[in-house]
Formats: sequence, structure tokens, C-alpha cells
Amino acid sequence: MKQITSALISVFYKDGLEPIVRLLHEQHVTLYSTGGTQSFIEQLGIPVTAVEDLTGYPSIFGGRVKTLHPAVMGGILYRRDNAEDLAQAERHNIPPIDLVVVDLYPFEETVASGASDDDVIEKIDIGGISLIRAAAKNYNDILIVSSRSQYTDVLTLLTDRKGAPELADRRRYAKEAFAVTSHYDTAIRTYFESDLAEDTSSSADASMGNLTNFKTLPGNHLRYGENPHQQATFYGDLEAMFEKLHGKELSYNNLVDVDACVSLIDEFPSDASSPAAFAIIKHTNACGIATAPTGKEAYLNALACDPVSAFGGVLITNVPVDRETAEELNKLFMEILIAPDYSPEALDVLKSKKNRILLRRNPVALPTIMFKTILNGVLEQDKDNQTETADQFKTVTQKAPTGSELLALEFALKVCKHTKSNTIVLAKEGRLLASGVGQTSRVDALRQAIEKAGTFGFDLNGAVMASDAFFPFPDCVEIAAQAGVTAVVQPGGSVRDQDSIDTCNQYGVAMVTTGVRHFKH
Ligand code: 93A
Repeated sequence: MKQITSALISVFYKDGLEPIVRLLHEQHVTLYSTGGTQSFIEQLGIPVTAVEDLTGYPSIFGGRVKTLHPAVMGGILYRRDNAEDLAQAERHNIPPIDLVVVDLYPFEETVASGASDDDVIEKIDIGGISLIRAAAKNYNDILIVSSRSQYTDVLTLLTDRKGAPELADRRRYAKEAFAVTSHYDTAIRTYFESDLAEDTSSSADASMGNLTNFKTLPGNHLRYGENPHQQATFYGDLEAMFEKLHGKELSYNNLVDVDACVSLIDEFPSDASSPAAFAIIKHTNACGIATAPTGKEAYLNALACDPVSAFGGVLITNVPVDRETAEELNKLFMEILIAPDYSPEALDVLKSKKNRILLRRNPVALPTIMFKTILNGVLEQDKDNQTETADQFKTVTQKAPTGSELLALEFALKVCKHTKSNTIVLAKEGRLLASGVGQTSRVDALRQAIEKAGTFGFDLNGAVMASDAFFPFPDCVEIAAQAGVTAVVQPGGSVRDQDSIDTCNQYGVAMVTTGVRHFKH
């Protein structure tokens, strides 16, 4: 147990600092501070010593050198259990600093604002980074608070530990500190690297986010990646996209599913003349999706598709959530719900579960490109932002789809596009009946879908089928026809297309082709 007796506070953004300063004052901690932070503390009526008084040196070069001084670095770095260090600290009149609180110059934010190069360079924090690194190195004796995102956490810690954090606490904060400094330096490096990118590439549309320099976007450290042993960061502006109304932090897997949700629901227009749509996503695939006149009906139909998989799912709708829908939703254990809005009563109902994440989605334009690292490089491609509608379908069988089949085919194709390949989607009247997902053969995907539909009590007579890619053999349409499917949409383009068409004609099934494949890996 090491009692904190003194603290150096130097923060760019002062908001959220007040409760910490008050608590430290109550715990009789001597406070040192830099210019702006010092004024902020003084204006709270709390005594604070200027760092200049500690160093006996003024802040110079427009503030570029204010804490970079042996009295400050020494007070942080000397080892409290080392007799020689103690003697030197005394000889040089260096008082201890037991707690360091820093909020760095907002480098990434300045870059993102489109500021001039001079302004960006001025926002490279040197003193703050040094304070953080020094305090983190000496975590054995010092507690380092390296970002304002830790204020709430540290307030609890200092209260619980009565101003004497334990070694394990200090080490945990040190780890965070080095994550902050390495992230900060990476952002600076990326900024310099972008000189080259700007020279060679056309400037990306700002509203789409300049993804070629994605590391200059705000970075959110995630608790971990796809699995707990993987570290992860999200680069982007989540706060612009969503307002989090309730619930815990979004995880890596949550974000991946949220992305899948958004892509899928954007296939369904949200104007007044369009039906409501509700989707339930598990591991990026829709396990339920439906359109209906009301949000509640759409949700109930989506849930009925596979109520087993829906457990712990990520849900999205294109219509505001009202109380009635919320009461139904509340019965389901879900990770996340995303909606354009919620009525106050709906929010009251949905907030009853502590960890459930509720997001309100803002209308933000999304990038039109995507990246994936592979081998020793990166793949970049356009997003699959093309969806074929009934007027683009080409009937290739003797029988043409009926009007309601055409609507169901359009619906099935939209779902199919957002389901992992190989996939087969079976649908009827604006609802998914079942899909086969991520199979190594198309016929396996179909068999999986048929079996699933049976498990959840769906009659496939009159159902439609969508396939993400062409049928290399006639086996799929034959099995589908025997299961009751009456209309099929597929890209076409196989050398054996005619075999599948003949089989459809034999069974009286309508088939349309789109000419566009929608693999998703
Ligand atoms: O310009 S600096 O790199 N030089 C320094 O010596 C220094 N010491 C602290 N920036 C420095 N800081 C930063 O000043 C902190 O990281 C913090 O962001 C900011 C707080 O300044 P003030 O208290 O004057 O508002």
C-alpha cells in the first residue's frame, strides 16, 4: 500500500477533471499543474502549485517545454525503495510525484479536422508523452492516468483504495499508458506517411472517410479482438454513426455484427411507402429477417424464422421502435438493438436489461470501399453495393414468376447478398424461411436450408430460392423443386445453365437470372 501524497495534473481537455481534483484535495494530496490546468484547478478554489515553481524554470518556446525538466521527470522516476535514488532526490531537492494525470494534445482530432500542417505539428505532444512514459515505467511507485477516458475508473479506484492504489492497479494503468503512447505515435507516423499517399492517390471523398489513411481516424482501443488473446482497435468515428443510449462497451465481434446489420438493413428503404424491416444477425449472417406493415410484425416474423439462433443476436430495424415492439423485444436476450429512433416508453422498457446495448443510428454516409489484409499485403475492393431488382431479372424458364413470387425473389436476393457463401436463401412473402450459410458446396447449403425450415415448422410449398452464384449442376433446383420451391433467382453463367433450366421446366418452376454474382467470404 503506497499512499498518494502528490500529483501532477496536465490535461488538454479539462471536462471531467473536477471530481478527481476534489477527491485528491479531500485525500490531502499536494497538486502540481501546468498553465491551463492550473487555472482550472485554481478556479475551483483548490490550492495548486505551478510546475514552474517546482522546476524554478518558466514555460518556454510557446509551451513546447513546460514539464520537460529533471525536477519533474526525477520526481516521477526515482525509485522509492532505492537508497541512492532517495539520497539524490534529497540532494537535488526533488519532491516525489506519486500520481500523474495526463490528457494528451488531441493529435488525431486535429488531423481529422483538416488543420494545417503547422497546427498538426504543434499538436504533437512531447512533454505529456514523456510524463506518461516515465510514470508508467515507474509503475512500481506511481499511478499513471493516461487518458480522460479513465477518469471514471480512477475515481472509483482512488475512492475504493482510499488514495492508496495497489501494485496490480498501478501495473494495469501502466499497461494502458503504453497502449496510449504507442497508439499516439502510430498516428503521428501515419500522418507523415500520408504525405506519400496524398501525392499518389486522388483525395478521397471526405464524407466517406479517407480510409487509405484510416489510422489517422480516431482510434478506439477495444477490450480485445475476435478472441480475448487478440488485441484490437477500431479506427473510425463511432460516435458520428451511433448514439449509444444504453449498455456496455461494444466489442470487436459486436462491431463486426453491427456492420453486417447496417449493410443488410440498408437494402430495405425506410421511406413512408416501404414496409418496416427487422433483421436478427448472428455471426454476421441473418438468422431472421422480415418485412411487414409494422415494426412489431416484422420483428415477430424475423424471430419466428429461427428463435434458437436469435438468442444473443444483434438486431436492427429501419423504423423507430415503439412501446409495443419494445415489449416483444424485451422477451429476447439480445446483445444489441439498432434503430433510427426509439419512443421514450420503448426506451424505458428496453433499458430494463443492464448490459443490452441500444444504439440510435445517425444518417452517415459510409465508405464505398473495403480492405482485408492477406499474405504480406492488403486487398482493397469496392463494396458490393449493387442489388438487382425485378425489372432487371431475366426469365429463362417457360414459366415466369408471379407478382408475389417476384417480390419474394427480390427479398431473397437481398438477404442472399449479405449471407456468407456458399449460400442458399429460402423465402416467402417478405420473410426469410431458412438459409444455408457458408457451406463448401451449394447443394449442402440448400440441404441445410431445407432442414432448418423443417425444424422451425415452415411449409416450403410456394417458397422461392436465391443463390449467390450459379448452379454448376441441376441437383440444386431438383431438390428445391421437390421441397416445394416454385421460383428461383440466380446469376446464371454456368456452362451447364441449360441443365438447371430444363429441370425447372420439368417441375414447372420459374427461374430468373440476374447476370450478377454476389459471393461474400
Ligand atoms: O508542448 S508539450 O509537448 N511540452 C511540455 O513540456 C508539456 N507538458 C505537458 N506539451 C506538454 N504538456 C501537455 O500540455 C499535456 O499533455 C496536456 O495535454 C497539456 C496541458 O496543458 P495546460 O495545462 O497548459 O492546458
